[in-house]
Amino acid sequence: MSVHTQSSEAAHRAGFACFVGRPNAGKSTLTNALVGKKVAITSSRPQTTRHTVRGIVHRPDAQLILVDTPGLHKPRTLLGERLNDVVRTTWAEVDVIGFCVPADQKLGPGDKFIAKELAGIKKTPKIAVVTKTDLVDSKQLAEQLIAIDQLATELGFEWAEIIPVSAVGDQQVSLLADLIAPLLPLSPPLYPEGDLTDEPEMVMVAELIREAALEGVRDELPHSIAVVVEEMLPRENRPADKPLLDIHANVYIERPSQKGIIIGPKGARLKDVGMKSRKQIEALLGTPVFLDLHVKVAKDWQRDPKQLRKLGF
Ligand SMILES: Nc1nc2c(ncn2[C@@H]2O[C@H](COP(=O)(O)OP(=O)(O)OP(=O)(O)O)[C@@H](O)[C@H]2O)c(=O)[nH]1
Ligand SMILES: [Mg+2]
Repeated sequence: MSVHTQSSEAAHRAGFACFVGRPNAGKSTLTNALVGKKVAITSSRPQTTRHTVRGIVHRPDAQLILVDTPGLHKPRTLLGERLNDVVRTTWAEVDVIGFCVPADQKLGPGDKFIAKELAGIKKTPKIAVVTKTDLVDSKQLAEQLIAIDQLATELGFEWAEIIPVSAVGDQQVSLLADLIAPLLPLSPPLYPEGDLTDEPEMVMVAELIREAALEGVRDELPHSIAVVVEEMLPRENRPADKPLLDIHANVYIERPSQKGIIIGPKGARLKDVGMKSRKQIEALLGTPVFLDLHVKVAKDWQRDPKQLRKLGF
């Protein structure tokens, strides 16, 4: 018995794997599916993720720390440049890189650009992950698998694995974890059992509000939204069995003209955002919440270093 315990401990692996890819490739959805809990917000709008989010997968043989990164893209703002820097720093630090490409879109210049950069990172094993397989038929999927294989060949490297997954359809998600695990270094767990992320609560709360605010807005507006939680305080003088957490948050936009869209007619949209995100926040924190949302203008914050700092970038 003791021998068995020792050998399995000796074989335990732990380390970092990051998901990179174009905006909207499905990185955050995949991270959540692997962790089994929402640690990163997702949306149908590109450039949803704005900082690295760690999701932790605990297995008997390995602990996978997944680092979800912002989608790499051609930057048009200072924020875009910062986000790309974050991605490049991350992939230089991890043990495994998962390059995500959606099955339903032909490989484009954006994918090729990223793959080219990955080719330069010689020592790190790279897995090609073809995401959203539920959206295509088997022929289209086969073509994508071949295209991604050829892309590496053209660039003079080889994928450690090529795997099709569907996070939404729960296809091959656990197989991906099986493939990543042996590529991690031998190590005891790096995070305590039960920890699924190291995101601070205030950041997660702000992200859930932003996720709700992103829903249904279009064009440039999704990029213009930032959320900062100013305060989270238990309401005083509440009976012990009826706690209430007061959360004050600011929703920032870039121009006064955007205010009306976010707030909606008679405040309906903002109210909806508040209601939707409050439910998620209550589920996350396990306590009833009073959510106080304010909309503020931070003029051209995506381009303004001072404003970026204020908003945590
Ligand atoms: N049908 C289908 N849709 C998916 C799947 N995975 C992700 N999506 C959708 O694709 C969109 C983008 O997903 P995200 O996970 O936010 O993509 P991302 O790569 O993290 O995007 P950025 O953070 O902007 O870089 C969302 O609308 C998801 O619901 C999948 O397996 N199947
Ligand atoms: Mg994301």
